[in-house]
Amino acid sequence: MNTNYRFTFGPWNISTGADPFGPPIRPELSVAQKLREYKKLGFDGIQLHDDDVVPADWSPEQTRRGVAEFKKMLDDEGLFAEFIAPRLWEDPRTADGAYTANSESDRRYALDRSRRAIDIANMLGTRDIVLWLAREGTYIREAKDPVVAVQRILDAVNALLAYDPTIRLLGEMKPNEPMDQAYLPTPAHFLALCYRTADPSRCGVLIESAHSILAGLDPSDDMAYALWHGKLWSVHLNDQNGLKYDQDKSFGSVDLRRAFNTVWVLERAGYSGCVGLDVKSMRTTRPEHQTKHLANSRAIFLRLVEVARRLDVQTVERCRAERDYEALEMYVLDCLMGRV
Ligand code: 3MF
Ligand code: MG
Repeated sequence: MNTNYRFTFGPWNISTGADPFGPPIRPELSVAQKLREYKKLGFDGIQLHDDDVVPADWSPEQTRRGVAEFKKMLDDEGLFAEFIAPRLWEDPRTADGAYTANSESDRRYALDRSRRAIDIANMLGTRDIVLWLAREGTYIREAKDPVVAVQRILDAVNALLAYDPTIRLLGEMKPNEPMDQAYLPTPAHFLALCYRTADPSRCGVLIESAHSILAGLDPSDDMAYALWHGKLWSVHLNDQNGLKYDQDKSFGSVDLRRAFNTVWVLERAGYSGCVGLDVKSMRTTRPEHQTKHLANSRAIFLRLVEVARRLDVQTVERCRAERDYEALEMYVLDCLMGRV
């Protein structure tokens, strides 16, 4: 079994089951309670929003002390912080977008808050900042100038790169939800922008399976493209049943073959980033079972690693050479059904 992969998830992945149609159905666990689950579930590190660590409106001094306390909790549990993501979609000042808001003072708020997320990252000892550009987009096309919007995103990225010469920025792109249409809707859009920044070597992507699927793309091809650029620095593995709201289902639970192809691509490329599992438990899940989806997703990943390693490369190459994709398809399906 592979021991090289490092697994991570965020505190939001242990949740109360609330959805737009119903309130919490499970009690909220404290962060300390959640942290105690990580190692038991076989996870090594944690992904964090800035305000998962300390409230966003704390003074610099309160923040410094709060982050130090949080760091101690992580150290006590033997966990590392993988990244910090500024939560730029809940505050009323981000209602019209963060970096692309039409209001200048709202844009300033978004940048200040992002710089503060970098400070928190430094205090927790990680250099990775994830930018899920949740509200950079529109509900109606006429609301913003889309050309100006792209420039504003670039300007914000450059401002953050200049603020700290060591951090890396990882764009986590998603085509829709909460916005009707997002600017830079896919990883490839953000990758193109990376090369126009002041320091392309510090700009890359985090790719989430469900986000690729929502864009009508295949996650393994999206990831392969970013790997080719040397810019796949993190992943959010999960699954998605068609074009709906963002479901964050357990990895491999909808389309095992698609999940296998994702794992196979990561394996072949020697992917060295963390394996983040951005999965959500069902509303029907009882409190005592509310971490099973995380353990399951990790187990499915590792089982698919085994399948990928068992796969006979010569058989694959022979089928490719003979253009016998019917045989190749049956071979892959047999592998997945444990017949090889
Ligand atoms: C949204 C997401 C988010 C981001 C997280 C980090 C809940 O679709 O996937 O997870 O990954 O907020 O930016
Ligand atoms: Mg995600």
